[in-house]
Amino acid sequence: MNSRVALITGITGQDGGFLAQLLLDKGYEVHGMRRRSSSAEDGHDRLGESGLMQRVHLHYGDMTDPASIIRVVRDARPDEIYNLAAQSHVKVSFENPAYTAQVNALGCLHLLEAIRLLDMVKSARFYQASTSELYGDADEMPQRETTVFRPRSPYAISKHFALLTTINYREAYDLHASNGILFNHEGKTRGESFVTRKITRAAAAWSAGNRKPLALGNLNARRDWGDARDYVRGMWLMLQQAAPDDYVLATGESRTVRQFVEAAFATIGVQIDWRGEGAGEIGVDTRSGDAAVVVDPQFFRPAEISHLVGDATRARQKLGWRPEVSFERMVREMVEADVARLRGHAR
Ligand code: NAP
Ligand code: G4F
Repeated sequence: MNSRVALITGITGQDGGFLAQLLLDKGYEVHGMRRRSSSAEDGHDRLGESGLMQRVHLHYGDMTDPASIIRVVRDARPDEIYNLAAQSHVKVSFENPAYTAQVNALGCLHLLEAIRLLDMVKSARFYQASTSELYGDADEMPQRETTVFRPRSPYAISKHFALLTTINYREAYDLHASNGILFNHEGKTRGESFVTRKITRAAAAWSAGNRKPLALGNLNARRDWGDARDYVRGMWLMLQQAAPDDYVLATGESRTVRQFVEAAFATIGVQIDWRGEGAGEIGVDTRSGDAAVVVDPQFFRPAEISHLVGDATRARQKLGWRPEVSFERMVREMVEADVARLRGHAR
């Protein structure tokens, strides 16, 4: 029986749920830090939906409240700490830049200081949820650990601070601290305002007869989309290594938002034909002739990243990590989960 203890900040998020499940399956005692929410009382959130509510130890805390972080780390006494909490929406970060920095940049610093102040530098291992957003419009394709960072959003800048701070605690205090530079990863509990989940929910609604077109922003952006279950396994592997390091996790394949739309609607047997261009472009259901997708400039970003695709060679060689879930399977399962939710039985 595994007696290790893990603490996950951001346990109510997409990755928090998948990681908690993975660690519980491995026999860990799992603690999670969550912030109080009026709309998620009684487990009516992703934790409740996934059935994890009763199986993890939950502590109230907030990344903007350093004392609460110290209390949670002191009470949980974790062997492994996964810092997943973040204001993780890139577009929102342009509207709330200071808050994004407080949560993502200073929050990470508060957590690292808690480990140091509680004399846990030698006993605890630390994972920081870093991101491919750091690369911005990179000059190298695909991006790897050595690619120059050119962050293009308040979100990416805040995550850059956190990445550098994590490296600093590794170098200054010998903390076993690793950054996972993760490319986009999705799943059935993905937040509803991220583009993939907007699309899979719209495809499910379309299959149920709701003909309201889905409004999207930049259809040309290319992302390297993987399955979140593969990525949380990579996080865990990083903390099982003798020495800490920073790793890219990616599939090595990229697709446009337009291609994601086509794949999701194909799952419900609908072919999309694109007509027009720019803000006037629409995606038409070829069978009915109805517009299923329209472009709405409100979803454009002040600064966009046109193409992200990662090279996970280091993770493959050192961690033995490689993604197992195909793009097609991931999209199909996301759509199927949204169809099931619409029918009233959540999966
Ligand atoms: P997510 O679904 O947005 O979850 C974020 C989590 O952080 C939620 O549990 C949220 O709590 C919590 N949180 C936000 N502000 C907080 C605060 N002030 N104090 C305490 N908790 C707070 O994100 P995700 O997709 O699971 O991603 C997990 C992490 O990986 C994030 O740090 C994200 O930036 C990073 N990342 C994600 C991806 C990806 O493609 N998914 C790729 C690279 C990096 P509430 O439920 O209360 O909002
Ligand atoms: O789904 P997105 O909002 O994800 P984005 O911006 O790539 O960020 C996600 O992945 C990062 C890893 O690279 C994480 F660090 C971050 O926390 C988050 O999980 O947008 C993907 C692309 C963008 O180019 C965006 O402009 O889709 C484009 N897009 C087009 N229409 C849209 C929409 N994005 C959103 N959210 N909503 C739209 O209607």
